[in-house]
Amino acid sequence: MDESYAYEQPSNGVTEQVEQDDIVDQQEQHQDDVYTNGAATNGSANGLSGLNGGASPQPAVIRKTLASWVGFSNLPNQVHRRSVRRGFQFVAMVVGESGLGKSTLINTIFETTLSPPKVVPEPGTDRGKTVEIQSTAAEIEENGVRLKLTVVDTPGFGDFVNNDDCWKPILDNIEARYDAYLEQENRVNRLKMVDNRVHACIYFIQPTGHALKPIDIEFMKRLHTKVNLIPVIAKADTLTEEEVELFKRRVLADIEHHEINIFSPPMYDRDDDETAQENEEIIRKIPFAVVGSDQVVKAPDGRNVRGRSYPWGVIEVDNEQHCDFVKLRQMLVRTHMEELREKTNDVLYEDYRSEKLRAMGVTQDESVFKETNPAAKQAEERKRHDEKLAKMEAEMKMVFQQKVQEKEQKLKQSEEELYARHREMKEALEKQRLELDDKKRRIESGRPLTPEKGSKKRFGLGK
Ligand SMILES: Nc1nc2c(ncn2[C@@H]2O[C@H](COP(=O)(O)OP(=O)(O)O)[C@@H](O)[C@H]2O)c(=O)[nH]1
Ligand SMILES: [Mg+2]
Repeated sequence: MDESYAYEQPSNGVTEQVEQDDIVDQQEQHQDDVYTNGAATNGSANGLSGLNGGASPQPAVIRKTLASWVGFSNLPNQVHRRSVRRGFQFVAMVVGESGLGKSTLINTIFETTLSPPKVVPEPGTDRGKTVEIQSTAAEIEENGVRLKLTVVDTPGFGDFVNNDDCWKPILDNIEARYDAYLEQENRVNRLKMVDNRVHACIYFIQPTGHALKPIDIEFMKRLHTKVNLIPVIAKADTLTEEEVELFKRRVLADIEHHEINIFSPPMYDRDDDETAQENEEIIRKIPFAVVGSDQVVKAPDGRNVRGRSYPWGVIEVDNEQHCDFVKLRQMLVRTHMEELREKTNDVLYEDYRSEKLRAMGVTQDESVFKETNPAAKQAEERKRHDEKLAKMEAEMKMVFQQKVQEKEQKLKQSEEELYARHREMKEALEKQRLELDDKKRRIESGRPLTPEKGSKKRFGLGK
């Protein structure tokens, strides 16, 4: 009941994207099947009837011959149910100086208090005492759809006298998460992959009204190829409307000047008008000027709203006229969560993985990429193909090595266990032998087998 409700309700935010994509995939695949089956059947039918047919057969005709309900039209629901059962994993990271409202905003977005923060040991532990990384996991549910949400907080970012390497522990953390995923990919059993990669990094810009600070630029430059960067202007209620507009323009100019890639909803040709317009509206708001609040206050017209109350009025978090919170949340949760996950997997992670492989010894001929002469294009393509093969080979090698290592480890362990057992048995035998020897000596010397008590007593008395 709940599930079908979730499927039909477009307001169902989180799942919408994944579900539809999954379903489309299945439908496409299913249509392919029908097509091949249909074509084959029609072909032979034509061959038999010869002159009667003539016109090229349409697979659609065959589909019409289905007299009863076979049931495969239920495939989308099956896929949907599977996805719902599995749940979705999403990891959001928040970065920015203390007090910019990171925790508040996350709580506002997911309408869940994710505190008190539970500290989860990070993958790739050992890191200095600079920026802390805390990860809080929560499983939230909406209309029967489960979202495994992890929020990675970075307390301490930008809070030190010397913030030169502030970005480093954060980059390390992101890469450690990639490594953990890579390691799972190389495992023999890949059924239960846990995706702890950071899918979105919300970067909080202090509402100075001037421009980006060096620390902001440094951070974004270091991380923009590793993670989906979503810059937001924190505590936008501390600026006037005009100040926000001006500040946004300056921030965007800085980002462009430093050639920083930030996440922006991609526009596809096949998007319908409504989606395109929705995307444009989101894009126009970047960098989002946000206001967070977990308080409910009374608006002048008497409504109870989430917001912040000031002597001069009330700022409503969920009011698009007041701030860009709604658009940010829409992008993050309702419309582009799957896009963020996909870009993380297909572009950012893929780049990281290729880089890692290259570092492992697969060299790449850089001249290939500088080739501009069309005549040499074919050779270039061949080279690319070879490279692709080499890459695949390297990947296979890596998997192979990993498996060999696992096996060796196991063998070594069982060898050690064998040795230990052998030693134990030897010692036990030796002990037995000594006891038997002792018995033998006693028997030979005519002494009783258990003389200790009596004889000892005698000696004792004699003392
Ligand atoms: N004016 C204003 N204050 C905010 C906003 N968001 C959070 N705060 C306040 O700023 C303080 C720090 O918020 P917190 O979420 O703990 O910041 P964090 O250190 O970045 O996690 C708290 O007192 C919040 O109530 C906002 O959008 N505007
Ligand atoms: Mg906080």
